[in-house]
Amino acid sequence: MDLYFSPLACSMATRIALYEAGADARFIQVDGKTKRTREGSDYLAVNPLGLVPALRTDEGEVLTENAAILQFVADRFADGELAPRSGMSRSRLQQWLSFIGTELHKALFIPLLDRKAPDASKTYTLQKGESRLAYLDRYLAGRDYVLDRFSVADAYLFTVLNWSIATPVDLARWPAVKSYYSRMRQRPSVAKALAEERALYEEEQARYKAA
Ligand SMILES: N[C@@H](CCC(=O)N[C@@H](CS)C(=O)NCC(=O)O)C(=O)O
Repeated sequence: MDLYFSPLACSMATRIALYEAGADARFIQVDGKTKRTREGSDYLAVNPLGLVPALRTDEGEVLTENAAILQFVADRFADGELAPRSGMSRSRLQQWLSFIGTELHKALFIPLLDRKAPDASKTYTLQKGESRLAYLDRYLAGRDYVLDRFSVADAYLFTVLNWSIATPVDLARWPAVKSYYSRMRQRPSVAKALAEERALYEEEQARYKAA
């Protein structure tokens, strides 16, 4: 399968999940500015929205949206036990994937990372995000993972929390979130994905500077 990604973007969650599962995949880097892959093909032909991630399955189907892709990977490589298979536990996973995707990824971090967003809107976003982070902090206190064991929700939550570095979100204010983030960072699949994507990110920034 092919994972279309941009370095350190939300697509890193799927890279982590693939590493956790020990799955083979081709990683195709997308330039967020030009919407072209590193090989020069038009990414908009894969996902007309130009958003990563997208996954092309071995059957040639293109899947978009983090929550769908992460569950697809967990189901395809079920031995990795990255998602509960059914019932209330599966619904609980979907609850957390939705929370991470809507309340944290899209409502909090994306506006804070948006260079064109006005300062007033960033201040409002940050203020509104506090209740979400406080909720997460209460939930994570005394827990090792989002669910009872590592799951694709952890891959996604780590990826999103990692953006705090580039925003005014100071995780030290939410000790359980900060300690969760630090623990996840030590996990081999996470550390490997982060090191690789950080190097690719730096290369990309250097290319932008040189252009
Ligand atoms: N709803 C999408 C959102 C994906 C998304 O926000 N991707 C960002 C990277 S984290 C992106 O590709 N941004 C590029 C752009 O906005 O042009 C999902 O959950 O997969």
